[in-house]
Amino acid sequence: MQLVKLLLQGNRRALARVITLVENDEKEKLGILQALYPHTGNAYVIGVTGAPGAGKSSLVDRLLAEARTEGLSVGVIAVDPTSPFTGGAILGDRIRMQEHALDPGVFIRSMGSRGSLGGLSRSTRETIQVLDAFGKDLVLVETVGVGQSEVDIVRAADTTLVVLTPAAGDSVQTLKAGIMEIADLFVNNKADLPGVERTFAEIRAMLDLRSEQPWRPPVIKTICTKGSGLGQLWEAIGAHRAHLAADNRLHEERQLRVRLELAGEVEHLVKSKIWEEIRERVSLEGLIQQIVDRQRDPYSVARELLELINFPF
Ligand SMILES: Nc1nc2c(ncn2[C@@H]2O[C@H](COP(=O)(O)OP(=O)(O)OP(=O)(O)O)[C@@H](O)[C@H]2O)c(=O)[nH]1
Ligand SMILES: [Mg+2]
Repeated sequence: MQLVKLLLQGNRRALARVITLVENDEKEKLGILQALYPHTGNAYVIGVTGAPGAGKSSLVDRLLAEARTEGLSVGVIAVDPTSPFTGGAILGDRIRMQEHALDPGVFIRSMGSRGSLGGLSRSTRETIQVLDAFGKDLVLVETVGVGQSEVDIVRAADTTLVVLTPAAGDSVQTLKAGIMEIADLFVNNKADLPGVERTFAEIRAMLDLRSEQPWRPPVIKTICTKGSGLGQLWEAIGAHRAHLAADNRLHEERQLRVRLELAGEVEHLVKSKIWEEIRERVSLEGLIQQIVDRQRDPYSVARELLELINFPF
């Protein structure tokens, strides 16, 4: 496969094309991902999540700069589930990260929800693997922390940063429980704004309520617009990475991730196959209308559909 060969040689255009194939779920995708898989497992993945406007892109931009200072090559994925555009035109991000975009050690990609038939979290995970195989040392993934698919995306990260700000409606209580649990580090951004001490205290109080865990997420104040607190944050990320590396934790985490990935792949295959078979035999529209009209019920119809395709259960 010429495209895979080019990508592994470090060809950026091949990289961009492969990511587009992955995002659009093209039929070549499977073969490409299979060929790339042996070359993955080297990139360190940092997930950045938080409410809209919390400063995630500004943070990613700053982290990129820290990573580049250390000579690390970096891939950035900005996931925008609300964006109707493919290959996502998040204009603000584009403008801010333009400086980095010219840097050959940096590859930036935005992903919208269109075209990702297998779901956004699936195509994001696959894109992480592509960037990993390409040879990126670090992959930064920005997601808006609102839904389950974002939580799933963040699960693909080695270190997860949750960004909170003093802004109204962005308090600890309003965050989804799942997101609080996956945070390895809390970034208390916009520390130049009033109310930052309260947010800081709220996060710490929430952490105090938790049972003792091997890693207590640090809370770091940052002002991304000025770059303050970034050195401290970078160090804290390094400390978390060292924590994972100790006692075989990273290995265990990655085993768990592969277990989830494998289960996800099996479920995906089963699901798509079942629907394909069902759609070949019946049109759902009539049945749906009958259920809406209360002539039928969803419970028996679901079972009937599976009997129709001889599904063993
Ligand atoms: N005052 C202040 N403003 C900040 C800080 N960090 C980011 N901002 C501003 O907050 C706004 C949103 O920043 P972004 O980095 O785009 O936030 P985001 O979380 O990526 O936003 P979405 O991707 O739209 O969810 C911008 O106007 C930034 O300039 C900060 O530390 N202090
Ligand atoms: Mg953003």
